[in-house]
Formats: sequence, C-alpha cells, structure tokens
Amino acid sequence: MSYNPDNVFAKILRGELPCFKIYEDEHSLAFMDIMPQAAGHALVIPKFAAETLAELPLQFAAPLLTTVQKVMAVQKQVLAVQGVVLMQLNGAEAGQTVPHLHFHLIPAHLSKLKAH
Ligand code: DGP
Repeated sequence: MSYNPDNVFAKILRGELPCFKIYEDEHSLAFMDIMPQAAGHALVIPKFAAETLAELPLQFAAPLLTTVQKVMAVQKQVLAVQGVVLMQLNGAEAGQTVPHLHFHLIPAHLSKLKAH
C-alpha cells in the first residue's frame, strides 16, 4: 500500500494545517478531533508515515501506545470520565477517511451512555 503524503494528518504533522495539540513527542502527536463523537474526542497519530496499523514498524508501536495511555489518563482526569473508547479503522472499507494511521480516543460520558 502506498502512503499518500497529501493527507490532512501528514499536513498537520508538517505544520501545514493547524490542530488543537494536546501532546507531542519524538514519535507521536495527539490533538482534538475536528468532528468529535463525544466531548473531548482526541486523536493519536504516529509521526511514521503509515496508512494503517499493518504498516507501522513494531518499534514504533510501543511509543504510540504510550501516548495513547497518557492521553487517556488526562481525559479521565480532566473530563471526569471512567471510560474511554479506543477506535482504530483500517482501510476505506472499514470507514477510514484519513489515510494516516490514527487512534480515536472517545470519552464515555455517563449521561450519553444512559441515553442509549
Ligand atoms: P477515520 O474515519 O477513522 O479516518 O477518522 C478521521 C477523523 O479525523 C474524523 O473523526 C474527523 C477527523 N478529522 C478529519 N480532518 C481533520 C482535520 O483537519 N483536523 C482534525 N483535528 N481532525 C480531522
């Protein structure tokens, strides 16, 4: 699968598009989702050019998941939620719209859960 460097997350990583940044380190970036499925919906992406999880070299998986853990902890504390839904879509057929690997971190607000 060939990586398209014109995707919006690649542009965010290059500083060509703005984002509401939460956290950044050598290997990853976390920022708020522009179309949140719940208040506090965040995205975590690797700086490595991978379209899906299958293309991420394993040495970058641990640093990426470490960032996921950090952002989840902050969401729980700041938003006072008990749970966070982790979602990660692989391929257009699965619903992936931005072809740069990303994890959705969606806080599970109690009021929303009760409504369903
Ligand atoms: P997915 O369907 O898994 O590819 O989700 C892509 C997510 O990315 C979707 O929730 C909306 C979000 N998104 C798309 N474009 C932008 C953007 O330019 N900035 C930010 N912050 N989020 C974006």
